[in-house]
Amino acid sequence: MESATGERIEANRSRRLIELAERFGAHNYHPLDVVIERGEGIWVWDADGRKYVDCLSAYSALNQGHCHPAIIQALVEQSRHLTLTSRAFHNAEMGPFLEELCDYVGMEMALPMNTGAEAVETAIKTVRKWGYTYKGVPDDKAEIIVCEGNFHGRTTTIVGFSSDTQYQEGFGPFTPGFTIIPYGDAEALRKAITPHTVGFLVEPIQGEGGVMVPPAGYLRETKQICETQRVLFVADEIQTAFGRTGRRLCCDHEDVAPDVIILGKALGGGVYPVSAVCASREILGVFRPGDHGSTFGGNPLAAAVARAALRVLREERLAERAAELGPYFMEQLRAIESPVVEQVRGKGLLVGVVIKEEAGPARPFCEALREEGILAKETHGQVIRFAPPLVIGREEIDWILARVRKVLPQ
Ligand code: IF1
Repeated sequence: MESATGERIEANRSRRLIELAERFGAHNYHPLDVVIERGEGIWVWDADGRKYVDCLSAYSALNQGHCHPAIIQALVEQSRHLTLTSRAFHNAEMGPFLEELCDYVGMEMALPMNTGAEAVETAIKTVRKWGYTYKGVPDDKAEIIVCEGNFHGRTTTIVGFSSDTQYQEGFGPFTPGFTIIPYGDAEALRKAITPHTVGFLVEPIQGEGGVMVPPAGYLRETKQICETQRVLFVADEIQTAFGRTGRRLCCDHEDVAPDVIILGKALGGGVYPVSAVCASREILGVFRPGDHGSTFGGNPLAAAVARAALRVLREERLAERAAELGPYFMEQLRAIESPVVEQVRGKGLLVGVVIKEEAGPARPFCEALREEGILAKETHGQVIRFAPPLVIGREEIDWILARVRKVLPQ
């Protein structure tokens, strides 16, 4: 038998590779027992040659699918002549990339970084400095409001305002200046704002929080509250942008224009870490040379890849595809009427199947799905998250549904 990359497979190659990973890698994850070796579009193959449909998309970093040819081509071509310059010099790719990104999100300026957490940290610095510069907040008194169930990354500042104690245990002390309010409750925001509040940092849908969709109108109402109180509305669209929920940005569902938009994941087309903070010239104008930076932020390879990633989203109409297939997928999942399913929720192709507590955790269902050739991951114990690449077709959705029907008791 040959592996996906043509190597002869020794018996239980996956097992040996898992043992290596467990012996030499810190155990900060509990992955499903599958060793992925090749990916193409929505499909992946493990080290023993088995084929699966990827229903996680690296937590929505693979909206364009695995190894998209146009994105790989951009990566290879750019890597042949220039990959990195640092920001000590200009490079030929960054300006055109940022122009296209600003056009995509409808903003005047962007600050390019690499990972999502770096972009979130950059947004925190941005709104704090905006508050000191334009709102007259006393130095070191800026406050940012966040929501229960948030997930914005893993730095110590960010986990410091998480409501999940596991993300915090053993990592203190934490950064002050953050207030946590219930998610989905606009009135709670109004009550929490003080004269020192500079920003409201919110996910339009909480992915890790269990694919939590807020009540209709929540984004619009909280944006209005922010406007009246001179608080910047900061949308963390790292997981929800780029067509994932069926629109360019998740905020588009409520016609809400955030003051600051944080992007990452699929901006890198699934091949390179690219993130950014996008805002008006006034807001991002608070930065002076030397205030902030990053060795790789805005590098020419990232810029070339991100331009290809944006082009694929547009040319293959991936948001429209998610807008059409997501509702179909959720409707068919609900039609299974499984006694173990409490609800099916989500938007576009960001879908959560909530397993009833009495039916036990979601993990065993994810393991059963793996046996059927579907890779899906549980989140927060009870939710099976389905987020396939947006290049998926209706017939492949039906392929998934046929196997989900076998796994969920009826
Ligand atoms: C892990 C979660 C998802 C994010 C939002 C910022 C970041 C993320 C809305 C930080 C990253 C990833 C991180 C990864 C698993 C995954 C995740 F389960 F952790 F919460 F997607 F839901 N804002 N989410 O979703 O971006 O620094 O990772 O590039 O840490 O286990 P990053």
